[in-house]
Amino acid sequence: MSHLDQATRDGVKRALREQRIETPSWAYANSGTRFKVFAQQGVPRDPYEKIADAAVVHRLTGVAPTVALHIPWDRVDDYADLAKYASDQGVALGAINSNVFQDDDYKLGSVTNPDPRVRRKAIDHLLECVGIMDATGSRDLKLWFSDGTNYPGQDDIRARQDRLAEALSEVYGRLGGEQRMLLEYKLFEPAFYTTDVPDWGTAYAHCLELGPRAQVVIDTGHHAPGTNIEFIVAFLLRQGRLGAFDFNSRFYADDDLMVGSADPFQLFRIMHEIVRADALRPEYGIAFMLDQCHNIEPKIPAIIRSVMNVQEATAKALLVDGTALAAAQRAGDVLGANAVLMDAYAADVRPLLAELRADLGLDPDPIAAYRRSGYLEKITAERVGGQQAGWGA
Ligand code: LRH
Ligand code: MN
Ligand code: MN
Repeated sequence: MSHLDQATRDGVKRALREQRIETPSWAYANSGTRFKVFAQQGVPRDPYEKIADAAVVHRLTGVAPTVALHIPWDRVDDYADLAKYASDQGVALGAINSNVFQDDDYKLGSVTNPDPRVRRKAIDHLLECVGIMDATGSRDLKLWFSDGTNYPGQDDIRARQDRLAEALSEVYGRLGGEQRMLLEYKLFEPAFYTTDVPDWGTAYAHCLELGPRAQVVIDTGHHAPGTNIEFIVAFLLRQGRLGAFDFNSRFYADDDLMVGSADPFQLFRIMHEIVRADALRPEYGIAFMLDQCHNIEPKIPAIIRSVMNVQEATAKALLVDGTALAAAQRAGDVLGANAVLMDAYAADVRPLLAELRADLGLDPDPIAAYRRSGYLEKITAERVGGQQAGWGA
């Protein structure tokens, strides 16, 4: 890194300084698998305490100023009061995640359920979430549907698409001002035969029908093994339909491990497409969110680590020599072009990020700063009987 000239260092630091990463309220709470939830000491007991923890992550990293909510996991009586509390803590409320997957009524689906009564209930929940956005000032409604079928013949695949389109259209019509709808896809699980929004193409087609404020969410854990996610990123960027990321890491399926832990090279390739499109800037409109569960590791430091992993991948992407890359590509220099990318990926950007944090008046090592802060000891003493994230709650 020392070979970098000052102008390059300053340019990279300027871009990193503007980067924004949203953390999920549910990552601060107890979580596990369907086999066991391991309780940790000091975890939040309510949405206010989750926000307090998110504020700690922001204070230590400087780049995580918003926290996403999940309804009903984060249901409160007064959302304006929750937003005010967040602001007092130095953060803001981010995306509102709807939840139409944890109710007995949704056994055969929510918005695609063959029973119109269940569909009405699901749509009403989505509309309630828009109402919450009005109160919190959140821009984004994030929709993920567990809807699908387990057996061939169980339901009519095309009719389910019609029901989905109808529901989305009603909710889209309720959005006001700058509000957006973010549609998330997932290959499979919990449905195993058909899933109603299984891939980016299905999500994209529905967004196109709805209008420009319907955008696709890429959850990095929601693909088949070997899927080229950066291709999806590049395609959606070109179409102006990439609304957000749910970052996490996977080895097998929807593992929800810390982003950048399983395949940091993939994260770099994704961030390279973002940088190449100049889409890192918050004004561009992409929400860079984490969607993770910290089942066995301490939560706040794991979230700090995740934020740092995104920063490291981004810093490497910013170091790609765009001029040299374009020249090699034009010349058909396959090895040369690949070497430009690999050179940037091989750079150790940790000193540059430490320098950035010092510039921002932060400790260059946020995890060490967290350990020294005494926050864990404080919440362990104060909070007894912390909350489960929501899965299986
Ligand atoms: C579904 C998902 C979706 C949910 C979250 C808790 O697997 O990725 O984003 O809202 O997990
Ligand atoms: Mn997700
Ligand atoms: Mn997921």
